[in-house]
Amino acid sequence: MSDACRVWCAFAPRRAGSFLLLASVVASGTALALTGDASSYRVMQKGRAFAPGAVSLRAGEAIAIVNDDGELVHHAYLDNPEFSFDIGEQVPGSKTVVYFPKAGQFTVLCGIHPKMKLAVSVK
Ligand SMILES: [Cu+2]
Repeated sequence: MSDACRVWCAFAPRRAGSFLLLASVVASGTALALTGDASSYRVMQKGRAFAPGAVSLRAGEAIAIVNDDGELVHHAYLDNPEFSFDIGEQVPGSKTVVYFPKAGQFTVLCGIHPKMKLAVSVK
């Protein structure tokens, strides 16, 4: 075994490993993005309103709640005996994904803008 080969053999596995790690990160990142777009309903918050104002989905599905409202902060929450969540203050440009695990009729509200209402029908 020459010196050159020993150096190559010592470094090759590590290089191969880091390449594989990088490749898997890229692959899973793509997969996550595709899954998110395919399974999530997207609800915008714009002009102090949810758009659309009503969404129907099946239990276990998710909604991506996006703040696309210029400079305004929103604060979506759901307070229901069956199921509740509070995503906190959401700055413009941010997105939060919320899963609805149970069937029912729910109304998502904004803690900052009382007129904002999102009707969610989960079957
Ligand atoms: Cu709001």
